[in-house]
Amino acid sequence: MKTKAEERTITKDGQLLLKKMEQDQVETVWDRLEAQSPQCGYCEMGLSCRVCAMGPCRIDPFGEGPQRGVCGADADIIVARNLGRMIAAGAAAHSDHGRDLVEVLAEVAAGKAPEYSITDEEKLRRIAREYGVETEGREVLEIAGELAAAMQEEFGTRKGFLTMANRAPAKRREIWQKVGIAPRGVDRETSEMMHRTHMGVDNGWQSLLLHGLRNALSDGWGGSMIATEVSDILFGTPAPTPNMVNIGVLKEDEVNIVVHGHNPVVSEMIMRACESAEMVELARKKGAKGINLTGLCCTGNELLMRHGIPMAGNHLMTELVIGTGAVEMMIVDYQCIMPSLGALAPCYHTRMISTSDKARFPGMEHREFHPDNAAELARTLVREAIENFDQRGETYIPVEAVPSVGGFSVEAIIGALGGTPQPLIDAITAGKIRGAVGVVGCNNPKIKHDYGHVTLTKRLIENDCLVVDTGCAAIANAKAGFKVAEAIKYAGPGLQEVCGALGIPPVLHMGSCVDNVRILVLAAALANALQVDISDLPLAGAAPEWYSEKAVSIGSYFVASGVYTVLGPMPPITGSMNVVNLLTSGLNDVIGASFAVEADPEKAAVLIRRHIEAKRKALGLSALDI
Ligand code: BF8
Ligand code: SF4
Repeated sequence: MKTKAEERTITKDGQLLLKKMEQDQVETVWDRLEAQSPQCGYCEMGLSCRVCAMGPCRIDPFGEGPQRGVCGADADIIVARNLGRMIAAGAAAHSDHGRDLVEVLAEVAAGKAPEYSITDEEKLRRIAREYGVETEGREVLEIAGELAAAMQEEFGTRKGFLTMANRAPAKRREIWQKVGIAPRGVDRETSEMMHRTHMGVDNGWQSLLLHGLRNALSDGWGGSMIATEVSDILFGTPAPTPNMVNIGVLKEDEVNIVVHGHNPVVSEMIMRACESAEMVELARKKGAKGINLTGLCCTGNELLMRHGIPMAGNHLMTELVIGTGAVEMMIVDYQCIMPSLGALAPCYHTRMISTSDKARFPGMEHREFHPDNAAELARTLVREAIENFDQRGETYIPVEAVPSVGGFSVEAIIGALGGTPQPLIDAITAGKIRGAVGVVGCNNPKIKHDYGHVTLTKRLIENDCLVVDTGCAAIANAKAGFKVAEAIKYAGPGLQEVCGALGIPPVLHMGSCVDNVRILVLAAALANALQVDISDLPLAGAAPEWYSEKAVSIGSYFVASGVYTVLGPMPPITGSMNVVNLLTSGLNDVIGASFAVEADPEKAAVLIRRHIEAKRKALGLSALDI
């Protein structure tokens, strides 16, 4: 028997669309999860291994069957190796995204991507100086070319350590050096993880896990950080901008185009094409009132942060959006795009377009984007979407969109604080704000959609913890109405006073998943201002509904950077109590932070608040007993 829509998601738009799609007899991710249940217990515990052809092997968790794989690997080795490979895949995804942006930067510099340009010249110069590139009296494109080359070098191994890791407080960098996990090349750490986890290489579960942290750091302070900074240079550094969210952003009387994926290199060009007078005129000729561009997932976050483009939904809404029957075209790039979408779209009239040379999907038309053809191809696709408008059947857009504000880059937050982090530090010191928490990550159909994010965030802000969020968590919180100035009514008295005075919401949208690095940069700025380590600060991270390998890498670089991080869904590690214990407590002695796993967001809120108060106490600040 199917679970009810109300048990699958807390969102009104999700529930109504789920019911409609059931009537339409179209399956969704929730149906497929039920069809897959019960899922493999060995895999859930991380106890299966298919690294080599002597296997696949599995370890019997009850101690009755085999305790070693064919090669002799035990549960600890197999669990640690599997987790290591998850981190490597996540770090690779972020870093490859970062590399794509650096390539565009290089092509802009070389004059080969005429439709892209340097939007934030000040940031270009600032980052160039960080990389040791001379900026005085030089042309912008010359600087851009040299910066791109310096960044490209960081993907390999020619430098000692990653440049932007120097943004971390001195104490943190000392810990990394001491433990031997300071990140070297971006690709080097991922490649080394694949090497170590080959049969017969690293069979120390502790050394595997420590390299996992180094691999994650190469993402957080490397690949993802490069992705975010170069995106800002090319497309602008976000500043607070109002926007609308949920499925109600789709319009009955306009051509609806949805962008889904992660890379702004594609979505920015689609946006420009949608805004062109020629296209708007064409849409009118076709009987539409205009062209309505909306986003899904992280490329949606990129557009929302920089331009206030409306957001149709997060990961679990991506199928349901098509079920409205109102989408003329969905254009995807890569990551978190369910391969089900291509088969689903023909049930409606939606045209599905894949754009990346490295991401193909069954049932989608492949129209490949490259920096030199992007603007032209974007116009062609928008034209084709307009032509699809008259193929529309009945539509179902059952809710009104909710207002929200996004665009809180570190620069914008510091700007709102008057140019220095000091007012935030003062508010934390005075106890008006107890601490700050990054609520990040995905949706996962194993957790009621958005329930984890929204419940945790609500509890935190009502207890005077400032929340910053990214990715699908940020979309969940926006839909819940936490991101307008009036949302201070949900906050405790101290947070209400501070946010009220600054005119900001109690939950700050910091961007997409690569933008989790903005949280690292903010944490580092606070720690540096206080001359302490990040692990000394009353901060925490949470991924209440995570599903992806990228989220494993993010959680790991948060922890390795000194941020206590609470995961909702249990990672596949319970087959090894050694691994569980190291990650959830032993790491405290090694790097001053650890993971916790708590599926119930009410309990996760208590864990986080307790941690924040303990950190306050250690800093000599007022502390509550929780
Ligand atoms: O990078 S939060 S479901 S969309 S992985 Fe994916 Fe998770 Fe959403 Fe963005 Ni991030
Ligand atoms: Fe089995 Fe060892 Fe091969 Fe893994 S590496 S599949 S445990 S033989």
